[in-house]
Amino acid sequence: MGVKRRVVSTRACEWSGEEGLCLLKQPHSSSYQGGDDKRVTGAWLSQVSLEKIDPNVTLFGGDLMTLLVEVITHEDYHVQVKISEGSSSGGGGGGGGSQRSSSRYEVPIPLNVPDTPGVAPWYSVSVPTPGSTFSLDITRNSTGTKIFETVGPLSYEDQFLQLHLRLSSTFLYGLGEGMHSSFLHSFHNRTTSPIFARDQLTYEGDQNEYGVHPYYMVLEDDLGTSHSVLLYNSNAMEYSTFLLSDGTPGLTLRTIGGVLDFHILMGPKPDHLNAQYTNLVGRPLLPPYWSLGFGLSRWGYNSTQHVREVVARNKAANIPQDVQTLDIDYMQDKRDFTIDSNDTWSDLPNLVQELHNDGVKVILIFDPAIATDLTSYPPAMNGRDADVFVKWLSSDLVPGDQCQGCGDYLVGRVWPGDTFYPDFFNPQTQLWWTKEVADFHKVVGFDGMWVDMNEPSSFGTNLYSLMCPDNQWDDPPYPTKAAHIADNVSKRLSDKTICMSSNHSDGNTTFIHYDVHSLYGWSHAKVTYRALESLFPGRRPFVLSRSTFPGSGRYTIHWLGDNFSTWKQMRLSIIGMLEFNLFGIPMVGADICGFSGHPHQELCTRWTQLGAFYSFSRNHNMQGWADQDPAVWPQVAQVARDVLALRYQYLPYLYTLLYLAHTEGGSVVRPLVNQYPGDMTARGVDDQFMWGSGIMVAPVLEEGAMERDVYFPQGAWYDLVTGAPVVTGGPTTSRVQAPLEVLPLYVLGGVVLPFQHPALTTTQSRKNGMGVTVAPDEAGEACGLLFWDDGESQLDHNNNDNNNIFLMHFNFTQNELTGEVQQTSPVVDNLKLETVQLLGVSQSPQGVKVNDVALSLDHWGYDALCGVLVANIDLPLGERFSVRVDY
Ligand code: MIG
Repeated sequence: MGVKRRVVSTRACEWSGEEGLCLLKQPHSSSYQGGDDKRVTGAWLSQVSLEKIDPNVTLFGGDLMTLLVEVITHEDYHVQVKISEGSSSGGGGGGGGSQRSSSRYEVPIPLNVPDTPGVAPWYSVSVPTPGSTFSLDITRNSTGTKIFETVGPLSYEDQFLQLHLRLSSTFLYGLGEGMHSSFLHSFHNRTTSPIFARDQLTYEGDQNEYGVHPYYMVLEDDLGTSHSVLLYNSNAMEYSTFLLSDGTPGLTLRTIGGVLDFHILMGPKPDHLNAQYTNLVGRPLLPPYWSLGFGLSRWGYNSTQHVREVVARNKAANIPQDVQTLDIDYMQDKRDFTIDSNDTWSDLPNLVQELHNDGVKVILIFDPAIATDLTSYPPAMNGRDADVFVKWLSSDLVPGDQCQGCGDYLVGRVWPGDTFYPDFFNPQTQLWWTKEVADFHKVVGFDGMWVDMNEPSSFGTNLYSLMCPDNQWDDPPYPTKAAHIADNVSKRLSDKTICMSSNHSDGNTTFIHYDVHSLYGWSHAKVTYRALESLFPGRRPFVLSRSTFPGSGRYTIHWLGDNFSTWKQMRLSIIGMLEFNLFGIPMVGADICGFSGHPHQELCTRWTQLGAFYSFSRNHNMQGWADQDPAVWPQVAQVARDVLALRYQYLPYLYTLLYLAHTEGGSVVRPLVNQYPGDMTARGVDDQFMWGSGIMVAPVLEEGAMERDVYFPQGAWYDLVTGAPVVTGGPTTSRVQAPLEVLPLYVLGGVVLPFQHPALTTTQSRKNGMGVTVAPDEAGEACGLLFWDDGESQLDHNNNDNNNIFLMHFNFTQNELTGEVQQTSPVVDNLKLETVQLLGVSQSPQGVKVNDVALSLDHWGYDALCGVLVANIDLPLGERFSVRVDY
């Protein structure tokens, strides 16, 4: 299927000193050669003009007759392939370069690309000589592997763009958001999955959900050499995986607007890709420390009293809690920036104060949609005055029955009834939202904002509310599978959201909702982040957004949406979490114990164990179902206490990983494939995961199971809880015992894990003594890092003498652990290093020396059974130290 295109001209980037030629800003060698195979190759090939071979052949009409293919070098590891309207030849303007005059929509969020491109690209590009049918290959120079290879015809119509690729292997990961049944994609039956922001429950199968992440990773060879590709486009999309006729894996990418803009990153290993990708789209934020703690939440708290009871029973059961989240229940008529005036909620400000006194932070939900009450609801009135709402594309689209005074604003329907939709692209909207947030904060002192329903959601569109008009945006010729939503019949893109023919503006440019629909959540999160920055100057905002897009990680963390209380969905939540780590949003989790449905206590027990190792750990459920916080069942409470104590103990490690993701990139919740890309078995493991390279979590995911198989890749593995060696060498699969109270947790030899003695809140635990768990590898060595700060201040990246950050590097070799201060700071002045726990000690030590002074016998102990030495020391954390074990 598709339309053939012919190459009409190719231009190599011959640097002539003129700015702009070939869009390269830096001289490159112009070694561009015609190959014997009649293909033009060369890393610097930059422009190809295409014309349609037969103008009469079309799929849906609106074909673009001339196209410009630009291949642009950014970093040596990063090449962009952009196919847009226009041609490189003719046209005025000096200096060569792109002459296109396209009015096609492009994603308006700039990517971070360097001013000066790399000088020795890792790839070569090949296109056929003029006159041939278009195709394009990009090859990795070091291996000769084709990493981007078009096959078959390219379709480029106004509302139908399609490209087929041959992939270098079937090891394909990513492409979201959707609930995938395996982390690895399957190719055996052709599957087509939509990508488009949509509010819908997480049904298993090929359906799109809240966010849009057209980004995938492929492993190319047995060593785990890998690349990734971002299709930077925000229109409704589809992708299909299948086997080509020669049995090689194929991927079709299809979008119904914008341009084909590919960014190809070359790793060469999966975790390099994480760093390269977050460099491109923006590094993930560093969340405030308290948000790493455990949170309680539900939709359907009846009153502040209900919240108090839940908090009290969990506290009584010694379950840690750092965060209490409140859902739309607290609002008056479900309107943002209001408190229900009923007795049941009117003392919310007091409740928040009480929670703060107990060291618990409060997150409130805020939906984007604003009730259309223009007579007594100030947020709506202020919004109208500042003209911040999404409008119809043209006045003739405004429905006749539009509410009074609603003018040309589009009106949808959410919890408060009829609603306007703030246009978060508009700079005025930022000012308005910031002020509404600040004014409401004077009433209730919340600490963070949960932004929901920002796909955006609108109820009953095309069924019983908001009938969208017929036009090319609301009824595109090919609406993609995104229009087929599970619980609706009209099968239009606008179902359960707003009309595609509505209008946004950033002050300069107007955008059709059709193009920017999937950026709504991104824009909502960004504007919310900025509002919190101005509300809490110098502090790091906490935003939890349902809808996301590439780059959202700069502004928000994520939860996986409305899941079900089932074993299957618990298991699949691991895949969602791993995918969001790939997408550059490392702090993520699912609703622990499930959103919809009431979990059996065994399910909630197991889910609490797994959820204790979500990077974002929150128990949440749906209105209409019974409470499911851990204290509801004594058995769940017992398990929650133990496993959350472990989470809290290792929060300094998680925090350090989040800091590294924020500053350098890299995965936090790490799939085994990232750590072991050359291990064929590890590539398929999606029921185990790691925190960084140090901790491996292997939760029990089946009902009734009291043991499970755990895959141990090559290395020395220890049980994190007992410290006992489990596997040395490997790779191997072992059956491990996991009765209800046990979450199988391992530490990989080679790593030093920083920890802190736990408490019921991070406010308390942050004052406790610290320690390290030293897990030597087979050579008896290990290393690690601790990052520490006050837990809430913005990091100042421009200041190298920044004294708000403490960094300590740990190294263990030849029986000696040293801690070297990399960056010193008064933030650790009152902290002690109290405990060193050394694993893998196979012979009885004679003595322990701390900073060359013998430690008295009552300060250390050796557990021969588990091979663990524990030294209780008492050192200021802020200073260099050494601990030596003598045999
Ligand atoms: O239409 O605010 O995903 O977590 O509890 C449902 C009520 C709206 C959807 C969120 C869910 C939240 C719920 N919200």
